[in-house]
Amino acid sequence: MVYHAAMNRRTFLGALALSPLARAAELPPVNAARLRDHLERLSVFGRPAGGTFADGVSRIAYSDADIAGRRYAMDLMANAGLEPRLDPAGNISARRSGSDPSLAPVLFGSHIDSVPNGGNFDGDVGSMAAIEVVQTLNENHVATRRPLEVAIWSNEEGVAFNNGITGSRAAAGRLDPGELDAVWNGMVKRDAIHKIGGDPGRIAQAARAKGSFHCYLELHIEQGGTLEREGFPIGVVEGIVAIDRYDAEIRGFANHAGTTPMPERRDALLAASYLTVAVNEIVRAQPGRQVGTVGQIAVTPNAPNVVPGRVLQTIELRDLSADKIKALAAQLRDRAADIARKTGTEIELRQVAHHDPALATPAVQQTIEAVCAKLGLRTMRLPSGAGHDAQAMATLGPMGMIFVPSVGGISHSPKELTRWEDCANGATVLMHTVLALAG
Ligand code: HGY
Ligand code: MN
Ligand code: MN
Repeated sequence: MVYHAAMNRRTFLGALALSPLARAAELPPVNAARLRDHLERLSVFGRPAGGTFADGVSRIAYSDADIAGRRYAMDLMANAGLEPRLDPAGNISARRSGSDPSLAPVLFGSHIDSVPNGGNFDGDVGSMAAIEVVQTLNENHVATRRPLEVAIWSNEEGVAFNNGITGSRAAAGRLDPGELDAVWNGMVKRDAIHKIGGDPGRIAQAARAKGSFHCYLELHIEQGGTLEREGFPIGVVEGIVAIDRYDAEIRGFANHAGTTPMPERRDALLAASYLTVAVNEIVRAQPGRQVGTVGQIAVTPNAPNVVPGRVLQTIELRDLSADKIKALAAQLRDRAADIARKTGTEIELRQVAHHDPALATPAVQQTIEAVCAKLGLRTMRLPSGAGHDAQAMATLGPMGMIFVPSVGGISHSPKELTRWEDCANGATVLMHTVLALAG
């Protein structure tokens, strides 16, 4: 039974009542100790030299650490009786057979690449939990009607090439024109994809058809502080923000820091500083949850006694409304023109990424809530200020996300922490939601 928007909610939910959902209490929870062990072992790949788990991880997509982490994840999949394969975008996926192979699978997973000096839970919890779900179903000899498919998407963070959810966008057929020719850190994107085992020449074949899965589910840490503050163990995601990313290039004139009079300077870093303040002022000037960040900056020649001649910085805007961030960007362009005039520099804003917002599918949200009710776990609905592979998958079919609390709301930091009990709860909710949807 494939969920169609036209299908009324009662039909879709009614079928669930006869499904394994009703047997939720019988199946034991996932093996929490094994899930923790897998997360701890995964954390080694990209850990700072001489560090510990608490020092977080730098497992940037396409790096050697990423390759080693992917290898480990594929070994875990094999231990769970799966046969992992790579698609041309370097996404890892593996299927568990269902009793009716003609049915579209329930697809679930996440990512394991990280930001620099990131945490050991972002993406990792959903990826390791997906494998743990399969292992627990195997150990309890649970068959499903639909096949199950586990996915670990490549380059979700988009630190590499400043454009995220790369693998899942390739699966959604939504790579940007010329994206594979992008250059970052001296690497061309197509070569980076090749390095992790992808086949950029056949990238179009990574695209999946609409309806090629019954539903996509992703367990993820909240990366914000709402669940912890409000005291809920499980979050049911309402929607995922739109994300626009820009490269800002500011061209001034490098000159001697001692002999160049202040009025004659064309100081690229001064202009970049004004632009950074402008991002903050424009985003905060109106009510709402929009956010804007300048997260990366490179100064040339970056010497203490040279007036900076060139700056490259990133600008990122996010909100549930794509129109709102488009309007913010228009204001930013106006401000950039003023700053350029005032500082005698040239400022070029190049949009390098646009990710549409994605709303979760109501029937899937209700399924997650029904599962949590059976398991005695309270839930609350909330938006995601973080981007996720689920927003790419939502362009192909029904989508739902399960959040677990982030301690202190901290993420993208070695201080990122989700309690082991919450990781296990999230994985058990994922398992029963998969069962409820797989029949
Ligand atoms: O940047 C994000 O929102 C996500 O953590 N990749
Ligand atoms: Mn993530
Ligand atoms: Mn992240």
